[in-house]
Amino acid sequence: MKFATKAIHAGIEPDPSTGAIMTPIFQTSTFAQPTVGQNKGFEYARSSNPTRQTLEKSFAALEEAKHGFAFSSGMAAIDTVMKLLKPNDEVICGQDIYGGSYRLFVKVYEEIGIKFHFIDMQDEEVVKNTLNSQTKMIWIETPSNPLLQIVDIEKMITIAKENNLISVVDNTFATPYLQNPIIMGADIAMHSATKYLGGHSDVVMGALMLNDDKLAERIYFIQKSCGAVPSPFDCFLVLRGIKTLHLRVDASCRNATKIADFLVNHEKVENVYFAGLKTHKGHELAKKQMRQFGGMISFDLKNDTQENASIFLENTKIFVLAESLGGVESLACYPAMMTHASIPVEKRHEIGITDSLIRLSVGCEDVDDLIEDLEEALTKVTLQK
Ligand code: P1T
Repeated sequence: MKFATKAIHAGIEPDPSTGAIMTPIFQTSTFAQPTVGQNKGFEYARSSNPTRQTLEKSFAALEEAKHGFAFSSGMAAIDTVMKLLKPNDEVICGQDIYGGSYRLFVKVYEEIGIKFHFIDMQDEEVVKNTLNSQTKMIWIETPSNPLLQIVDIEKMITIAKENNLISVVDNTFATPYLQNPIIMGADIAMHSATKYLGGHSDVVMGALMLNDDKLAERIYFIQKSCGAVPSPFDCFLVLRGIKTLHLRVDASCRNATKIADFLVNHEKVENVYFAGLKTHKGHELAKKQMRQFGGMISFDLKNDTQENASIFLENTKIFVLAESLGGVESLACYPAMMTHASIPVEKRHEIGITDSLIRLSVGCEDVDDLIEDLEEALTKVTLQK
């Protein structure tokens, strides 16, 4: 099946009991058992639920993986992956990653003895030099949040395979429509399904997709034992969202490309981070490993102050100031105090999250309206300190 057909149909069968085309919301916590030791495939909804099972099949199909798992948030999915590790294990990961992932790694998992190396994963040599006998996992987020850096997935997978490491790709920004880490050889693809998979900013959910049966067995064991599972209603919403994933991502990518061109040529804008720009460090690599460049753009201002960023963010009318991304509606975010507030200020500055950095999640509205909105907000922004 081609992607659009998969997004609409994969894993989804008419309900056997009624013929309902749309997967019913099985709002039940438990399932009747005719006698001890017998059931119809479901016992208790933390272990398994028909609505979630259908969504998990759809997740697997989207990444062309054998197994899919749904969690109550993206962070719960990441937490599950980290539970594959033991104290004294070490993880290599990018220095530009979602602030919540950084917080989980440093404030929860470092506390229990797992070490994280936050490095520039755009440089293969830096990655190789960070390896040691304790390294067990390589965590790849590409494009990265919020600077849209591109990491070479194939090169990272080669390093992982040579050194017997688990390779994980947080594929949230790209979506399975634009980039498929499992096909490229990664062990695990991870998504915050809250974003493009859900697509309508009305649900929080996470996903893991993988091929290896033994790894899947362990992930399933952690999922049911720790219990961070999504509700049947949320599963229904994401099943519904996935049906239009390709249409929404196409529209966002089209709009983002035009908006990046507009921002690059604006006198008050300093840097524009968008892999679709020929000047972007990861442009050629993104062309190779992604089908389009995605719907996320970050930029900062010539007059690089928080006050100036606030002026911009207070003056957009269509772009709403909010955390999150990947919905049909455009959002603007101020990483320094929102998504990446848990990263110490010196570290933020060091990696390029400046005081005026603004991140846009470009939605599916008319692009002329979006550009006009940005233009008007930028007229309010000051050029000099
Ligand atoms: O929010 P949650 O569904 O738990 O997903 C966490 C997560 C994981 N990975 C990436 C790349 C993410 O961007 C996120 C969540 N990000 C935001 C809420 C944000 O505004 O960036």
